[in-house]
Amino acid sequence: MLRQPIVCILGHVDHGKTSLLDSIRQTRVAAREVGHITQHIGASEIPLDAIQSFCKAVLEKMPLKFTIPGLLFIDTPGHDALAK
Ligand SMILES: Nc1nc2c(ncn2[C@@H]2O[C@H](COP(=O)(O)OP(=O)(O)OP(=O)(O)O)[C@@H](O)[C@H]2O)c(=O)[nH]1
Ligand SMILES: [Mg+2]
Repeated sequence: MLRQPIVCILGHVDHGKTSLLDSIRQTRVAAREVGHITQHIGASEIPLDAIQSFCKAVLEKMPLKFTIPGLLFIDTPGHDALAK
């Protein structure tokens, strides 16, 4: 059985990692974070239909057949204070 490929979101502080995931998940996690700073590593399982819906414009031009159940996103903190 195929499992979700894991996508790890890495980047400098305040570069929009959590906002990008909010856009994909249709959530507002970044807005609830103190100072807009992610405090810990988080995981989000996004089902294939949500990915296909988010990527609709691209997939219309490039029809692909998927066999994975979705993607597992790992959000990480970018602040130096959380590096240790
Ligand atoms: N101009 C602009 N601002 C953005 C964009 N994406 C996010 N922001 C803003 O940048 C700030 C930080 O966004 P986050 O998504 O919390 O950034 P982050 O990389 O997750 O930050 P850390 O988790 O603290 O490392 C917020 O005020 C967002 O509104 C973007 O594409 N353009
Ligand atoms: Mg973040």
